[in-house]
Amino acid sequence: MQRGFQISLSIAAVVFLSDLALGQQPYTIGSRLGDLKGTVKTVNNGTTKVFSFLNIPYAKAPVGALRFAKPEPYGRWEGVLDATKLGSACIQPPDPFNKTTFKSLSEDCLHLNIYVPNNFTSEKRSVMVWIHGGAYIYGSGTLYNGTMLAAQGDVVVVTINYRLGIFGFLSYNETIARGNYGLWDQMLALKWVQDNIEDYSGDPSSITIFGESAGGFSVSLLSLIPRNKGLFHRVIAESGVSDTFLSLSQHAKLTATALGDALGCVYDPLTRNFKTVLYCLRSKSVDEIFKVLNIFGTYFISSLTIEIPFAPVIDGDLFNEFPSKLLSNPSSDELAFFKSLDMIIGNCNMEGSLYLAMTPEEQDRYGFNISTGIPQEFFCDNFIPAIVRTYFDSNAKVSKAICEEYKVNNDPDEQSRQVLQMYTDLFFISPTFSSLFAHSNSKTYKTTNTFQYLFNNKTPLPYGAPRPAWYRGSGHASELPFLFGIEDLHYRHIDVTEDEFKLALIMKDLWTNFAKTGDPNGSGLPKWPQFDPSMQTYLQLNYANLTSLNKYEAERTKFWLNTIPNIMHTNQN
Ligand SMILES: *[C@@H]1O[C@H](CO)[C@@H](O)[C@H](O)[C@H]1NC(C)=O
Ligand SMILES: *[C@@H]1O[C@H](CO)[C@@H](O)[C@H](O)[C@H]1NC(C)=O
Ligand SMILES: *[C@@H]1O[C@H](CO)[C@@H](O)[C@H](O)[C@H]1NC(C)=O
Ligand SMILES: *[C@@H]1O[C@H](CO)[C@@H](O)[C@H](O)[C@H]1NC(C)=O
Ligand SMILES: *[C@@H]1O[C@H](CO)[C@@H](O)[C@H](O)[C@H]1NC(C)=O
Ligand SMILES: *[C@@H]1O[C@H](CO)[C@@H](O)[C@H](O)[C@H]1NC(C)=O
Ligand SMILES: *[C@@H]1O[C@H](CO)[C@@H](O)[C@H](O)[C@H]1NC(C)=O
Ligand SMILES: CC(=O)N[C@H]1CO[C@H](CO)[C@@H](O)[C@@H]1O
Repeated sequence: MQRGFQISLSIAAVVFLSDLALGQQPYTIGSRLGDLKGTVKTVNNGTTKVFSFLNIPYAKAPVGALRFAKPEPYGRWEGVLDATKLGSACIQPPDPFNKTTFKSLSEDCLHLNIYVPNNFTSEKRSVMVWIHGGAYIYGSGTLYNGTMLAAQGDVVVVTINYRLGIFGFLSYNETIARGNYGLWDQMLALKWVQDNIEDYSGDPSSITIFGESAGGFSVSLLSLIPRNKGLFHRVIAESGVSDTFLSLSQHAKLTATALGDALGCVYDPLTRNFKTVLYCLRSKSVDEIFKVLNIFGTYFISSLTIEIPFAPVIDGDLFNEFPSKLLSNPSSDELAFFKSLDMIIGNCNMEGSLYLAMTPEEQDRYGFNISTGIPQEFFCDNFIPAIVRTYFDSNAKVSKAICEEYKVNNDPDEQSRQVLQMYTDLFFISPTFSSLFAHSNSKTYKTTNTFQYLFNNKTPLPYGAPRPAWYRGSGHASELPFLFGIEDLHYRHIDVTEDEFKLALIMKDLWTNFAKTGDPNGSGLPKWPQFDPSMQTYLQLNYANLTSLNKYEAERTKFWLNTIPNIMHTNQN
């Protein structure tokens, strides 16, 4: 393929004063898909240049016949693409905590952003592609500023958008509407990176995908799709893996059918004609769809159903089995692909902070206020049975065992913490361990590296609901500012301590070292030995105590990975 850069600093063109004030200038390059105008700025007291190319389309706008369909490549553009400003986020409801606001939302959102450090040389840099989280409902690549990660690690950073909620994951599981459009978007973006990143000083043979929460589910799911071989080589799954119950939707068809009915796009079981339903759904405006979603409340995760309504599905195309099945089958192609990738998997120590988002209406209904605590009766009589109904076949013995394991008498604060701990262990920590065990198991062939971390540092930017006085620990998403944007928090009047800045530098070094070599270790950094099933070594990411430890929460992990499956096995309802 033709490369031919015509790099030209367009200082001859108009340079805006505001750009100069910000220490940034336009910068135009040629690429195989067309010319584009980005921005160059210097960071780290003028020692490092970072070039950014924003809002590059990788797929056609998924509207009309492309709504609820696989994405199509955008291809070449005419003229000079303006890549100086961030684009729209994908359609999503307002963030329940009003913490993020987007300049614009659009179905035409399938674009990516590229951050290139230092210079364009013939020597290629490792590439890190970020897949954002937000329960497959919220978020955007544009929220993650890759400038400082690129600068610090001398890597190319790419952030992408993919379709969210109903637009990304509506599924009737029929040939015509299988679902998983959001995952297909991610895969097309990775194909784009593979085909084009050399034009941005990136090395297509050294690609790391990393993501957090639903982004962690995503990178972990993409690692179980053998047809992705060659698209990426290393994976960092932060606070989310494929074999958690939250990564897939099991009732997608029900939700999709209810939604269609509410919009007057009714499925007729006699004719079994999904085409009509789909055409009807495609004819609805975004506003019409949102109105109905609000009535159903299906866009929000109820704290009692604990299922993400529109999420990836077993579609018989990308996936034939649940991830837990694929990971435990030593002869599956999926496991072989998974093990061919270097992997870091880790968590924050109180991922269950997510549960604090329980709505005031629900708290009222069960007669308590989360700011003063979560009562044991609610936990054992309502919350656990709801989980067991959804994920453990309504097995009463399982309910009883979970209640016994996590109940605390005569200490309401500790009981409240144990409720969040249960959520943390069930949905995050124990799936992390089953993924780590599958990845590092030496009974099947493996030449790649496995690492585990646990983040338990204070964070300058706690995510989600306000923290009650009884709350302890590092909540879900606590590590994100350390990788993206901690340098800019003072603009938002958020204090960052010296220790937090130092930890951010260390984490960026660990992450980018891993992206370059598959090993995060390096001089001046804490030693991070590999994970193996017997020692179970992990790195504790805590600035005051940066050290490797062993067997995080071994007893609780045994409870979820052995005790509960044994009860299920011997006590079928
Ligand atoms: C930038 O300069 C200031 C003041 O000299 C110094 O404190 C700071 O450490 C420098 N930052 C970097 C990234 O070099
Ligand atoms: C978020 O903002 C909307 C509109 O301003 C308001 O109605 C809503 O109550 C706010 N929600 C929270 C949790 O503050
Ligand atoms: C380009 O950047 C690399 C660091 O990535 C540096 O080693 C090299 O000297 C730079 N080359 C030029 C010509 O500035
Ligand atoms: C991204 O980060 C860089 C370095 O901190 C900063 O100069 C720039 O303004 C940030 N961009 C956005 C869109 O926040
Ligand atoms: C969807 O259909 C495929 C192929 O017919 C099948 O393998 C898969 O189990 C179905 N998934 C669900 C969730 O029903
Ligand atoms: C819980 O208590 C806090 C603090 O007193 C109050 O602000 C909040 O509105 C209460 N929530 C509910 C659901 O009653
Ligand atoms: C470091 O962390 C470990 C494990 O969390 C803990 O046992 C130890 O007391 C900590 N040490 C210090 C100095 O805080
Ligand atoms: C690059 C590097 O320093 N790698 C080391 C990371 O730490 C492990 C465990 O101490 C060593 O085995 C690696 O050689």
